[in-house]
Amino acid sequence: MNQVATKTHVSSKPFLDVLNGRPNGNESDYIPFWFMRQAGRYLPEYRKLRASRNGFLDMAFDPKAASEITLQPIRRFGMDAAILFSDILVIPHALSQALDFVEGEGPKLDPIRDGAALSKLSFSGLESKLSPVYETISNVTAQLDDQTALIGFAGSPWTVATYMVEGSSSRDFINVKKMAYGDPELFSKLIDMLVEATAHYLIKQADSGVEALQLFDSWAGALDADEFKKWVIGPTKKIIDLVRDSHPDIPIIGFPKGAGYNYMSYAEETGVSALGLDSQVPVKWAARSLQPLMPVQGNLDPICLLTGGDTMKIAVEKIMEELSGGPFIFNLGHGIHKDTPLENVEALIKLLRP
Ligand code: 1CP
Repeated sequence: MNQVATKTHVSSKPFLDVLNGRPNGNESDYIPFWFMRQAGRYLPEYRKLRASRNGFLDMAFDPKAASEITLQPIRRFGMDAAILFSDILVIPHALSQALDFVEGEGPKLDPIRDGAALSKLSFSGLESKLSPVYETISNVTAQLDDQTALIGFAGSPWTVATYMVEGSSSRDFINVKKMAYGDPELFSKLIDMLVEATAHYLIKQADSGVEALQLFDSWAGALDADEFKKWVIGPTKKIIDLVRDSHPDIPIIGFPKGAGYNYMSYAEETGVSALGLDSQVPVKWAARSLQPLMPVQGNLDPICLLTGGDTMKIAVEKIMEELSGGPFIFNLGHGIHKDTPLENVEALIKLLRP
């Protein structure tokens, strides 16, 4: 397959250069890009592989399949970074909460609603359940070219806890908020467990060869400012401090989706090295108030990519105009939609690499 984009004019890994505050090689106008959920169902080669397997977890825990899927979008599109193919819910699974991905319905877990259910979680299987992920990282690292970086990731405790308590995706987060507001002591126990498991998992990913980390806090927008401080900023900071104890220089991108004005305190207080912006963040505000603090990444609405044409072109130009003057990585504001036409992805890359 042809690589659409070429990186031959830059000296190292442009994605890491931006995160590390270095100018992008010789060309300050080289904007690195990757797309959240770039490995997945919009790709025919992914759908083909998935059809021959017993579901999502079977692929995610098979180092050969997971490496192949991680590399599929890179071979087709030449992004500046690959992201490990796994999921944020491998942590509850590794803590022995029953997890299933039901086709068309999303994740299903045995919900944790009280102390008795919480006490069944256990660290004893963590290492053996997660070890295939570390093998995937070694495989991918051996196959990537010297200008493409590998990103490891995990979910942030708040977002992972929403799935653990609700038992599935949620719109209103009633059960998890009821626990967080009504029994903060019990909820803290769950969050503390997630902090410990997640920090361990990220450290092992870095030991295995990932060069940057992203923390996905997809449901950070469900909390008001005080609760955001308690359940998003506090636990995120703890994880980052623990990771930095053993990997002081690894860049960590935080993605507190939907955080709105709380992006500011998140940037100032968690210790992240860069911010993933969702599509609702006004780029003018981001350029003025967030980008001076640290590199930013984002934030094309995935539905603009799905729509394509002039809608997409205008949206991309606006983002570039506002953010390309400072440290910037082009991305979407959330994961790529499964019905996105491949031609639109190709057209987007042509806009980024004319
Ligand atoms: O083929 C399939 O049916 C599985 C679909 C799928 C895929 C491709 C799931 C189930 N997870 C993934 C991979 C995945 N998930 C990756 C690696 C691939 C890549 O990015 O290229 C990553 C980083 C994630 C992260 C993830 N999983 C998040 C955070 C980002 C986000 O989208 O907000 C969340 C919330 C999940 C949970 C999850 N996993 C899968 C589903 C269907 C869901 C539920 C999403 C929801 O509640 O809306």
